[in-house]
Amino acid sequence: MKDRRNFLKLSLLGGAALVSPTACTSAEPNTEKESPSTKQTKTNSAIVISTWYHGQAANAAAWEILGKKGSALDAVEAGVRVTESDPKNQSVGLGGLPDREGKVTLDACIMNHKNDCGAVAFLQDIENPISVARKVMEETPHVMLVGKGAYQFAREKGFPKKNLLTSESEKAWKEWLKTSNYKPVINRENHDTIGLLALDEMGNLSGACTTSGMAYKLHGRVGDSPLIGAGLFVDNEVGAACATGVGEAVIRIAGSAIVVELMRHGRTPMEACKEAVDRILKKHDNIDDLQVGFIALNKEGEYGGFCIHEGFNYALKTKTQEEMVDAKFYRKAEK
Ligand code: SD4
Repeated sequence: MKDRRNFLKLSLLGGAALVSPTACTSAEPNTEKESPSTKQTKTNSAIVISTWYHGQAANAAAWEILGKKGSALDAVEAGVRVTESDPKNQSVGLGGLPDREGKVTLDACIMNHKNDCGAVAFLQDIENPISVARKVMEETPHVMLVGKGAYQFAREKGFPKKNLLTSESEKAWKEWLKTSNYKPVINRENHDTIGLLALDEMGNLSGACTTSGMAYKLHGRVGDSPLIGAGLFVDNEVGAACATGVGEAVIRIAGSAIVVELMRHGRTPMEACKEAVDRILKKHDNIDDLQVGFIALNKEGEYGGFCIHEGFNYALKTKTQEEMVDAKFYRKAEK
């Protein structure tokens, strides 16, 4: 992830004019990076896509299952667990950057091809919130548990208690305390949720999304990632979508549900993601510090992504392909 550090200096490219509604709708997305390979053909073959570079390791774990004709649901859970358990990743699970009180609080959700879903939010001291979310989905009549209740449930289900604050993240937090300036930085480690979407050989879709949320957030803050319809949405008749970036902006437009609805109405995954980004642009006067990215996968195995600021990418894996794809973007970065 280091290679994303400090590489973004945003070009104003006309500044405010670009964020007017007219400019948004007429802005031509960058197209040279996503090749025609974004159109997989309908071959009943499995595919997995996931956000950011850490998606590569997650996809590999998901593929262990998908490649053996396993279910998309098992694949998405196994995939994001890898990221959650990676202490070097400071935006998800173990090692996540804490809130301003020094607490690592985690949000996650999972959804399958039957519209079953489960979520946990503001969960502490449990390494793999995605697996707790799956248990909420499968073993309770509810969709979401939060805070102490989620923790109690996890412990009852046998999840061990674990201190998730690594010394590196504690050090970063103590450094942050010197200024206590809450300012999400675009495309940096303080907001790099993993969202992972999979289509299995049976033609079923599932998705998972998990994060430690925005670094140094207010204690108790929950973003889009555990919210079904915001951070993640799956409709097996149509497709699946997930989001990364500033969760407040995603929640305001019910982002992932909107992307899926747009696909239902005929948009390609990339077009649907772009239109969702357009909606966000219309609701914000200033996007200088606002990054949001969506990725989407439809029933035919077509995929795409779109973000506000250049620099968001996602990992793709199929039987024959394994690559990072630079998402199309609204505003170009100054290199
Ligand atoms: C949140 N959406 O908590 C998450 C953070 C994130 O890339 O996705 N960062 O708002």
